[in-house]
Amino acid sequence: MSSPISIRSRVKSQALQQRAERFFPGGVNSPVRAFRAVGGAPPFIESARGAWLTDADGNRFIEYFGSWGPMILGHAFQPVVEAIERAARNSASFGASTAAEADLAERITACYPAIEKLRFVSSGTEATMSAIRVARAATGRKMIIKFEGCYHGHSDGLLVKAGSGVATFGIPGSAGVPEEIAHLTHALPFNDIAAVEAAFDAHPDVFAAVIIEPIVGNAGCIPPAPGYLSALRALTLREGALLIVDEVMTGFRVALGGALELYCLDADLVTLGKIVGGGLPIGVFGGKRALMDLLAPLGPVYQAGTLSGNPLAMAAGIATVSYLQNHAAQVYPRLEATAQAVFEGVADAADQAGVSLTVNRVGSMGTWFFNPGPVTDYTEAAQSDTAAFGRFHNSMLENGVWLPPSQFEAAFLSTAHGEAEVQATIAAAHKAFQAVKHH
Ligand code: HOZ
Repeated sequence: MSSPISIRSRVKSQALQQRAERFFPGGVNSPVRAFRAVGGAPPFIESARGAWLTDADGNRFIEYFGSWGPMILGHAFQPVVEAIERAARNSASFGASTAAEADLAERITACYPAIEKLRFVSSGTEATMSAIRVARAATGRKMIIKFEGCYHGHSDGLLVKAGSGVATFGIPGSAGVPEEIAHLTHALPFNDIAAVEAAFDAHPDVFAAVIIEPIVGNAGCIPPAPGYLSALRALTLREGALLIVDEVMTGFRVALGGALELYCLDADLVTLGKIVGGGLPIGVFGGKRALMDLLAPLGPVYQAGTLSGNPLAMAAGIATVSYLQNHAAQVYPRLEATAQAVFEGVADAADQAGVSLTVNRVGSMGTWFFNPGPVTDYTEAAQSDTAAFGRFHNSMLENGVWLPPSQFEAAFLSTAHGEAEVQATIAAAHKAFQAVKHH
């Protein structure tokens, strides 16, 4: 079976990268995009439809990062495009209220019983940062617990032992974050409930909140062990700390009601992003009414934003979320079946080539770890053979398949991925594993 396309040339992308390096650090506006972890110059995208990207040189790729999660319905999905066009005709921003904000909020709260009230912001970073501020105000405590390899955006206190680019580039903790702030964050291993219990015992009454990616997406994909999340919920309730479940990646992806629905979990505060904006910049933090009513103008916690509730983001979000609500019975089983086929197909190709892989997957997000496994926390993820992953990534790209350019990022599928894309991906993987092996 042949792979979808052979890449002709990257000349234009290379020139565009060189030009971009004059203006942007590393030539990029977000570090992982620079491909430093896998080598080679990143293709520059011109357009995308469904599961396919077209670069500046006219090469076409089947892609598995979906703008890092939002594009669950595929690129340029017609109802989303039309909703954005309609909204744009009425102006791109007002800095004042519109009915669309409550329309989207109504849909979100219908899918997330834990969210009684919410605020729209412009990114996941703002959402988690604001949720923590609310938690500190509500509890009168300063410290937070986060988990190694979890990434909750780039606010100061959340870069401690973080995943995503921080893990990709092996940055121990960001320069520029004052020690006094980093010390307010206590990082613990994921999937280890005894470690959380020990932290609460050692430091009683100091933790305002525990923040967690319920399924880690930013150290590669790491699912929670059975019972782990409910034990965490019970501990936070017992200790008077709030549970902040960061569903920026998992929200509306692993189920209509995200990981909270999948694992029958409750939370004090929840953060969302990505899918709820249909690909436009958005973040959400929300939760129990009494907590959210601490926000100005009702309460003393300040938080604001000119582009919060932006009408184009609301329009794209409503189009995406309403489609998911109306077609959930088809969308989620389809995503599960396609993801299972591609993750297992690639794993079989690795087996046949004698390459040792561990596949972690929850629904349409997952990771092929170059690691005999198991991978249950960041320490285990970090033992992966990142050089072999880099060779695999490059070879897949040469054969027309664009994976996330880091071992420590999850891959995402969309409803636009179908049998043809799956078969072409598996064919490319057979070639790529030979490249890994014969290095
Ligand atoms: N940190 C993002 C994924 N976990 C990458 C964002 C981007 O480069 O667009």
